[in-house]
Amino acid sequence: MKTFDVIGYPINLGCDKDGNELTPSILRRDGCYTSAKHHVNDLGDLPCTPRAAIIEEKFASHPKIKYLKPILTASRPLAERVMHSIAQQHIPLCVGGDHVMAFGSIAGVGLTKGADNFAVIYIDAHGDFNTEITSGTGNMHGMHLSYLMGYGEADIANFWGVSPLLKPQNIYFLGARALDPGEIEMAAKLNMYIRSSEQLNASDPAEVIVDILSDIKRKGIDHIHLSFDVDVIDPEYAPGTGVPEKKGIPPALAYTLIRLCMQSDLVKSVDIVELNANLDQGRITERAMQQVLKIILE
Ligand SMILES: [Mn+2]
Repeated sequence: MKTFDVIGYPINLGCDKDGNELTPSILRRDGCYTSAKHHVNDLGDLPCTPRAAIIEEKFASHPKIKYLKPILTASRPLAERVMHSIAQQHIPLCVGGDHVMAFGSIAGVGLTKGADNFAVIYIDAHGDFNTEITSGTGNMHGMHLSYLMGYGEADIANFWGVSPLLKPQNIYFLGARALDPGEIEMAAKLNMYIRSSEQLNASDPAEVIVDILSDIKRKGIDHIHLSFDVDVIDPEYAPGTGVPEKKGIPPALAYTLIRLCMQSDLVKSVDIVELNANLDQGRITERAMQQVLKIILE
């Protein structure tokens, strides 16, 4: 029996779009945080300033990163809550919000474990390792992994007092299909593990996950942080997300990947992000997220 701590994090500052902030309460209302098999503590939502309240602050704290200071401010209590959950041997289940949430959640894992002692399985259409130099949008939800890895502007990379908090060789990207030129360059330079949606659609998911898990175990790592962005799913089945990308994976494949990860018993912290109810159609993306939570908690 596992104990999950649900940490709602209704942030929408990383994507500069409204809608993600609704997700924690929607999923709570849908009854997603119940499990027949595991303990689930719903710790409620952490405070996140809504974008609509501070639009005039967009570039006030950084010329190239929107809402940088409010994002940094909001990330600290999340990291602390994640650290607290892990210290109690609970599994923090962080519910965004947009993916900038991971700047705090992964930092919490890194500060607890140390960069060499955990892996991230990052299921997402995007790479999220732009920097303030390579980002085309200034949206921080596409940059946080760079800072966690110690790249980009030093002040941000050093925000947590320890850098790097995450090793590029310990991240496994699944479903990426929209890397920006700066990310492609960095991925090649750092020899990062990336399996695109096209590659996944042509592979046996069990083989993919077995290979990743054996690599992780070979490194002596016993903590996997699973970070799931619903935009990995093809927009035909999951339109309710801020930055949809064509040629994704079908929902069933996303569920299988998550189930295989969870069955390893190495997943000890989780993000689920980027459901935007304002952009959803017939609540189909919401239902996909319900299914994802069901699999995580089964
Ligand atoms: Mn994404």
